[in-house]
Amino acid sequence: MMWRLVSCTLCLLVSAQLSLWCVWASAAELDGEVKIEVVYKPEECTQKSKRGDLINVHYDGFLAKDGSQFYCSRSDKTGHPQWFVLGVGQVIKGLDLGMEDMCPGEKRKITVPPRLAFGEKGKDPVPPNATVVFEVEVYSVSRGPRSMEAFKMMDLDEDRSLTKEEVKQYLQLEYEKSGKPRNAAFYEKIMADIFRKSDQDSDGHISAKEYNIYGHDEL
Ligand SMILES: [Ca+2]
Ligand SMILES: [Ca+2]
Repeated sequence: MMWRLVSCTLCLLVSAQLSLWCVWASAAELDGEVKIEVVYKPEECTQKSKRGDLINVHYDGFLAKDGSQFYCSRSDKTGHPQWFVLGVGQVIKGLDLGMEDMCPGEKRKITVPPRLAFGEKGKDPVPPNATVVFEVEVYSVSRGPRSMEAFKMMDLDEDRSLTKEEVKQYLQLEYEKSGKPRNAAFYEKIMADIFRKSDQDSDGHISAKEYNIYGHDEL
């Protein structure tokens, strides 16, 4: 509880600081494309994000017109950095595009026109036709968890379906390879995110069909 309170307070602080550049963003000419501003780039970049990667990120959303905050991943739902697969529509299109080529540790401000955000109708609490600004921080990038190779590597018993244990073993190996092994609680959080988004029929398995959002022929 205390932790949540602290993180939300942090969000509010960040929000206040960001309102300045949000106003600036709304005044800037937006040509209908995503505008990316790199706020921080680590010197060492082990792996740049690309479509299909599993990434772990905190992101805060603001309305460009007045800088008010409408989303904070630190206080939303589970309150930990969100896991999602980049480039496949798990977040708004503007974030899918604006978060490509990011290094772990990198921070960006991404300004997204309505067409690539919540559109003409908006989505409560985002009003219709709103340009939105996201501040994102990427914590980790894991290569191609949606690739065919990864599916086959994960599916240890070759039953064309992934259990939590199979996915977990794969991720543990990935993190150990990158020299950053994590504790059990860390993996539990990842599993919860991955299965919430991918296990569409909630049967505890990610089937080949549920996994195969790219429509690979091989599966
Ligand atoms: Ca399996
Ligand atoms: Ca399933």
